[in-house]
Formats: sequence, C-alpha cells, structure tokens
Amino acid sequence: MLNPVVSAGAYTDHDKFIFESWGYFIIPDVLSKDEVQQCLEASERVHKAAGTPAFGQVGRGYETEPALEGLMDHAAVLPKIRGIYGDKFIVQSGWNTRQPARGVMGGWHQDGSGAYNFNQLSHPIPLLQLRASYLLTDQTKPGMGNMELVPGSHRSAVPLPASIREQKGDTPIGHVICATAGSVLVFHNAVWHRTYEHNEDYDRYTMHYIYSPPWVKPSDRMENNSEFMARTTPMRRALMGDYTRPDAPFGGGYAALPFHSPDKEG
Ligand SMILES: O=C(O)CCC(=O)C(=O)O
Repeated sequence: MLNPVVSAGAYTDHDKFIFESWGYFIIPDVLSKDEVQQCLEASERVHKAAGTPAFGQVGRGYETEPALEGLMDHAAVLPKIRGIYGDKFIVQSGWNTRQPARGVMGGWHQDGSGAYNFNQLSHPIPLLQLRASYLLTDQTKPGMGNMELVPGSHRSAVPLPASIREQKGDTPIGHVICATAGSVLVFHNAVWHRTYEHNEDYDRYTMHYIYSPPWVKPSDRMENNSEFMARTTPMRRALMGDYTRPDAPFGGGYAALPFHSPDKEG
C-alpha cells in the first residue's frame, strides 16, 4: 500500500505536496519506547479519573500529565503545523481517546462542529482543525484500532454516501493506517475517516492534538487552567491562546508564537 510517510521536523515542499494531495501524512517513530510507555500510563490515568465507560475521549489530560503535555509542541511535529498554518495558531483541544479491547468499527465522519458544521462554510471545506494523532499502541497491521482515512477526500464535492455511513461499510479507497506505537498521523479536518476495529485484548489509546487558527474557540475547555498556565512554558501558554488583548481581538498586534528560530525549523 502507498504510504504518505514524511520525516520529522521541517515541513518540506514534498511534505506540502503530500498533504495537499492526500490531506494527511504519517511521521514514523516520533516517540521512543519509554516515551510511549509514559504516555500510555498517563492515558490510563486520565481515563480512570474520568470514568470512561468504553470508547471515550477525555480532554485536558495535558494539564495534569507531563508526558501528554510534552506532545503539544513536540519538535518532530510542531514545525509541520507551523509550515501549514504559519506563525499564529492555537491548540483548540487535546483529546485522549480510548478504544476498548475488541472495540468495533467507528462511524465515518469529517471533523467539525455539530453547532455549525464546517461544510456550511465553503467548498472545499477549509482547514480549521489540523490534527496530530500520537498512536500510543502498536497499529502495524489492520485490526489494531487503526485510523482509516480516505485519501484526498477533503477535496471531494460530495459526501461519502449515507448508505455506507449508516452501515459502517467499507470503501475500496479506504486507507487503514499501519504504523508503530509512537508514530504520528497529521490530518486535515475534512478528510473522511473512522476508527477501525480493534481485535486485540488490550485497550488502544491515541493522543490527539487539534490545532486551529487563533480565533477558533477552544473545544476541550471553557477557560484555561490557571495552575497549568502558571507552571507551563511560554510556548505552551501561547498555544493555549494566552495573549495580551491587542487593539482589536485578533486584529493588529496579535503576537506570533514564541518560536526559537525565525525559519520554519522550530
Ligand atoms: O479513534 C480515534 O482515536 C479517533 C476518533 C475520531 O475519528 C475523531 O476523534 O474524530
């Protein structure tokens, strides 16, 4: 199977071509085995604290779990987000997803908002939620709770047929992402996707960071946690959307993120 694999770090012209063509790419082996283990243990704690019944997504784990917090501005991934968005964006949300052992297929969807869906805005659907999904369990073959995406579908003028969606059916152009634990999938909100079935005996965890333009409302929090904001780094505070109000909200004076380098590296 073709695989849109890119290297960690700077967003190259080739990465851009891949992202524009397919709507997603994969960065293999971003996390070491130890880092994956720490993130897995952190994921188990946040779901235990939240009392997730079966399949479930818990936001704000980064506030209490340093291993998850560290993924928010990971050096392998943040330059890609910067390359795609430029120097001004926020973390709209950070969702930690658990798919239980022997979990079933999820429903096909595009990301957006039930309150005012992105497909009401324009076609092609604009990029408003750029997702970096840190796979925390092995997904090297289908049936391991993989993500399945339809390449290029962010540009499709027609939806995936309702008959397929209702039956949670297959499409021959579905691409089941196979990658090691610690790899990262980055994708456009408009790419049609679903959670693939999970035939293993352990729960599957994925940490999703969603990056948005600065004027998009955060979706995992009503306000930032003051203790987290006080102790985290300037970059993470800025990614939480913490800024001094300029002359007009999001007009002139909105500061760029505090990147270390003026170029697109970091
Ligand atoms: O299975 C997952 O981790 C992701 C679920 C999903 O498709 C989503 O949150 O939009």
